Formats: sequence, structure tokens, C-alpha cells
Amino acid sequence: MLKNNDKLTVIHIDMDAFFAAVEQQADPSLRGKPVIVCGDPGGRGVVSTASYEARKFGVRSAMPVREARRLCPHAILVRGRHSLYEEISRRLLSLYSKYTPVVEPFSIDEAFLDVSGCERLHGDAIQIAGKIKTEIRESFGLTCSMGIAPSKLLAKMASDMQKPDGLTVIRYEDVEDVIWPLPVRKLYGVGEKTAQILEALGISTVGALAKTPVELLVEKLGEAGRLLRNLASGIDNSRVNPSLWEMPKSIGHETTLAEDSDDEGFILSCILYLSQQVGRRLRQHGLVARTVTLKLRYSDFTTLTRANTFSFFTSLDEDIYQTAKRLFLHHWNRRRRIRLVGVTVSNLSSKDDFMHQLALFEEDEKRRRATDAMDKVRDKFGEDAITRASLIQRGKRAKNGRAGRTEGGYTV
Ligand code: TTP
Ligand code: MG
Repeated sequence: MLKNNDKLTVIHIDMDAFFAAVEQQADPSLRGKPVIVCGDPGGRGVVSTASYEARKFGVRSAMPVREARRLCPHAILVRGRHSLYEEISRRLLSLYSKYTPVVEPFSIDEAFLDVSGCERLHGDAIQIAGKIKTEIRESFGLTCSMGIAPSKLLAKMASDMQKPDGLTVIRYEDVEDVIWPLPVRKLYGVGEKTAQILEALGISTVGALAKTPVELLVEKLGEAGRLLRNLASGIDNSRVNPSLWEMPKSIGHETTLAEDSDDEGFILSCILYLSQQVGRRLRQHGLVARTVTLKLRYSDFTTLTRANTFSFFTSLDEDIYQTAKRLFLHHWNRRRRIRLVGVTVSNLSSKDDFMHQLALFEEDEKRRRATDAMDKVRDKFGEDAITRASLIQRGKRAKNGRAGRTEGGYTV
């Protein structure tokens, strides 16, 4: 077991029945009652969440509203108000940031806090958690469940152990007693499909997963098997990443061609150049992306955007380029000349977040290293120091002035 630093530094906060609790707080007549928040109370949609009073009857998130009404006929159905929940989510983040600057939002109602170094001002992690709990109750009338641990993984698993209004501490030395007996699907990162594969191998608990030979897991699950085995042993070196708070929603570059063009090779060389710019900015920010969007503007100013979403996260120029290229070849109306091309990535996430490494395992290690090396040279010698051979060949004209103006942008 990993025991190098057993200090409790990470707090994971998960609000209880978030949307429903906000509604109960806003309307006192809903308090203490079974409340179901959904998109359309009269329609055929699904449940967003249910108050704990409604959960007693078996109502759950993602269940069809019709079924929820059958299970709990006296429940009060409320139409969700997302902008209100987002506003409260933002205000909660700023409450957390009074205690530590290292706050990573994880979902609309979850966040990780790294409180190492905050003891002098606010006390240890357990004291800080208590203060935050009190403040959330007093300022928002809401409850939350907290996990406190030496790592994100354990903090996240801890916050789930006592709900609602819980506060659970897990140390590395507790992993065998507390984490290992759990069903394997309770381990972060084990989804339905993975659980089925593991269960077919006779691995039904987290402890059994931790003790399974890594070779077998890699054979059945690829590199994700190695990572999951580490997680099952409590090994997680990911850090709380505060930059995710300010994380842009997308990163894009576009270029207006000096002359409208229908030269496929030339336009592809521009797309390659833009993909490299975007990939580089992603890596500079320590981010990875799942969606690539290509933008084309024709000479009559009509504009087309087409996107593709991967099943994995990447920050590689090659993945971005190949996707943008496919979109281009598929959607370009060859009879029309192009005046602007843009490449944007979105669905961003932090590169070193273990929560996403499971998706990242598909990234090719060799290509990743090659890209890292190119970035190092560019850092030292500037942007133009390395250009891929195909860009040099196809893009000579781009360099000779036809490529026009390039602009980069972030969307926050
Ligand atoms: P969760 O934290 O998963 O759920 P919760 O806060 O309602 O309940 P718990 O006490 O178990 O933490 O999700 C946060 C909010 O996200 C939830 O209030 C509503 C929304 N949500 C959906 O809209 N659909 C879903 O399927 C889920 C899981 C959540
Ligand atoms: Mg919650």
C-alpha cells in the first residue's frame, strides 16, 4: 500500500440531492416532502434528481418521470431551473475559495479542495470541512456530504459513503478495511461495461481487483486495467487542479485566406497548421479535448460548422488534424470556394486528472512522446522551428503569403 504521505489534504464535497434541495430551499412548502425535479413535469422526460423523501420510494436520477410517479404518486414534480443551480454552484465555489485557493470544480454540485498549507489560517482538513459545512448550511440552507483523504480518489469515494450530510475520513491504512470490501462497480472509473468484464473474471470486489495479476487486467482491459488496479490499491497521484475553474470551454484558431480557394491540398495544409496551433495551446494549458469542430466559410459568407466527438480525450495534433481533415473532406462542397477555415476543440478536461486517464489510455504513447518533444523544441526555438513535412510540402504557398490572417481564441 502507498504510504508515503498519509496527510489528509483533499476534501471532496458533493451537495445532497442538489437540484431538489435548492427547490426546497426556495419554496418552504416543499420542505420535508418528496420532490422530483425534471425537465417537464407533465411530459415523458426523465428525473434529474429527487429529494431524499422521494428516494425512499425508489425514485432515482435518470428514471422516466412516468415510473417515478408510479412509485411515488404523492411526489411534487418541479421543473428544473438550470440557471439557478449554476448560480448557486458558482457561489459555492467562491465560498470554498475563501478557505483554499486550490479548488477544482468537478460537476455542478461537486468540487475537490486541496487544503494543504491552510492549517495556520483555518485549521486542519477536518476542521476546515466542518466550517465549510456550517457555512453552507447557514448561507444556503443546503447540506452536503464530504470526503476527506490524502488523495482525490479516496476523498471522492469517502464522500459517497455517508449521505446525506455525511463527513467521512479515509486514510491509506483504511483502504483494505473500507474500500476493498466494496463491490467493484463502486470503484471510481468502473462503469457498467468494465464491471461486467471484471465480474465475468470472478472479480466482484475492489479488493479482488487489487489482487488480480496486472497482466490479466491489461489483457482484458488494455492500459485501463493497469490504472484501475492502481486505483483499487488506493494509488492515485493526481492533483487537485484549480485551473479547471477558469478552464476555457473551447480553444480554437481560424484563418481568413488571403484569396478564396478551392485547392484541396492548400486548404488541408491550413487545417494542419491550425490543428497544430490548437494542439499546442491545449498542451500549454495541460488540457485534453474530446470534440473537434471544423468551421468553413464560403466566399459568399455562408458558414458551416461540423463537429466530431471522440470516445477518448486527446491533445495530439495528429488526432485533431485527422478529425478536422475527415470533416473537411466529408462536408466541403467542392464547387464552392473557401474564404475562412477554423479548427476548434471543446469538451475539455485536465490532462493529469485520474478521472480522465481511463479515457486517455487510448492515446498512443509513442505519438504523445513525439508531440512532447516537438513542444520542447518550440518552447526553446519558437513556433516555426518544427513544421511537419507534409505542411512544408503542401503548405509552401501558405508560407508565401496566401494563408492570410490567423486568429486564435478561447471561449470561456
Ligand atoms: P448528483 O450529485 O449525482 O445527485 P444529487 O446531488 O441530486 O444527489 P446526491 O445526494 O446523491 O449527491 O448530481 C447533482 C445534480 O445533477 C442533481 O441534483 C441533478 C443533476 N443530475 C441530473 O440532472 N441527471 C442525472 O442523471 C444525475 C445523476 C444528476
Ligand atoms: Mg450531489
